[in-house]
Amino acid sequence: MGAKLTPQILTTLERQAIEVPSWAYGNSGTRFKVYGTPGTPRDPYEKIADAAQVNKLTGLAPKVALHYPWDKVEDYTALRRYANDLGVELGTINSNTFQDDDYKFGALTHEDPAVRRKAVEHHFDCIEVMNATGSQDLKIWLAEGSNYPGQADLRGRQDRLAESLQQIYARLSGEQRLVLEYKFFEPSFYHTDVPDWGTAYAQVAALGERALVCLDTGHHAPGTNIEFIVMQLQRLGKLGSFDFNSRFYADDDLIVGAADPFQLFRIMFEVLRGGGLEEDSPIAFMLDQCHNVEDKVLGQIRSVLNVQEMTARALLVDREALAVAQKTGDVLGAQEVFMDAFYTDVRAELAAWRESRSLPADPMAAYRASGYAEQIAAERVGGVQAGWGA
Ligand code: PSV
Ligand code: MN
Repeated sequence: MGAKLTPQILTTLERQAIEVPSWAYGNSGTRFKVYGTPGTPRDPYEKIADAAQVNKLTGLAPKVALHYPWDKVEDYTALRRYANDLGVELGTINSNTFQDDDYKFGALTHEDPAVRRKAVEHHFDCIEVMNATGSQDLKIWLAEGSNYPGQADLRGRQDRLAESLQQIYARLSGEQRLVLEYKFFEPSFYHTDVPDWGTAYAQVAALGERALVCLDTGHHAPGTNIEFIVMQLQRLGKLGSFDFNSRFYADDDLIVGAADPFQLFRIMFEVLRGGGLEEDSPIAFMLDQCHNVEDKVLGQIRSVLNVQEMTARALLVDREALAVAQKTGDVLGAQEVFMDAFYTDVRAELAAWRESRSLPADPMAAYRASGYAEQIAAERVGGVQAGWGA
């Protein structure tokens, strides 16, 4: 068998860039326990240093997303310079209106205009940070909703959300974008103010061109056909970004492609078909994960490699043969074309390709052999380890 990854496929793969989240490097856990780990970063600088390892060994992760105010520093220009010196850029700024007592009954949707104002101003602060970091995207995920039927005025909250988002959107510069992330439940259990892609779409469509939807793969009910949503948002020109992760039960934030590699393949196939990896594509790819029990840097390396592997397989789908089968009603023929690509193991070819680009053939092994984990465990003693929420 000859090479499966044609030069054309490799050109597309070369463009692939997956932003990593700063919070993946901090400690995390469940509501039962957060485990400390030797070497865990104690500040945003150390998180960026770890993220830079992922890019150095894979060539796939040139940006680091920040969470504000978890990643608050005195001088964002200095943080940006530090990141650049390590070969990465600062990416999406994630706002946070879910950790303040004032927000118990909502932030951008709150009944009280003073609370809404505070939440809007928090986003203005995020935009200031973006101006210093050079970030393109302001990502808004809202923990807003209610727990009991009758508790909240559903329509009123939707109207107030629209008004708050309008104020935030108006503050963005011409290059900056607002991406609104939906999630079907949690922390609220009865209703969530932005529960689905349709609501996110309706809200961003009312704002303007630079307002788009963020699709977090973990934020859907079990069995949801996510690739259909990918197709629809791309078709509408409103798919702004992905938060990749995988789930078994809820918003598990596990390693992307770990729970269901076939789902990741199907998603990447739709992304490609919609032009999502072409040069002018507006779609930003990000991980949104936590590594509660596994090594964090290795967890991130595994994640970006999983995305690359499933993208390579999706690129192998014989689109012409698929189109013929679809047009002629050849159900099983179409399925064969699709599954042939999914079942093709591309790992050896990707390893050889990496080597040809002066990257390690096996980034996981290279990280284990590098001594970096031992070095940070020895150096980062004392201080407070960063974690989800810090
Ligand atoms: C909470 O569900 C969440 O995981 C959202 O997906 C956000 O993207 C992330 O936190 C960071 O705020
Ligand atoms: Mn997310």
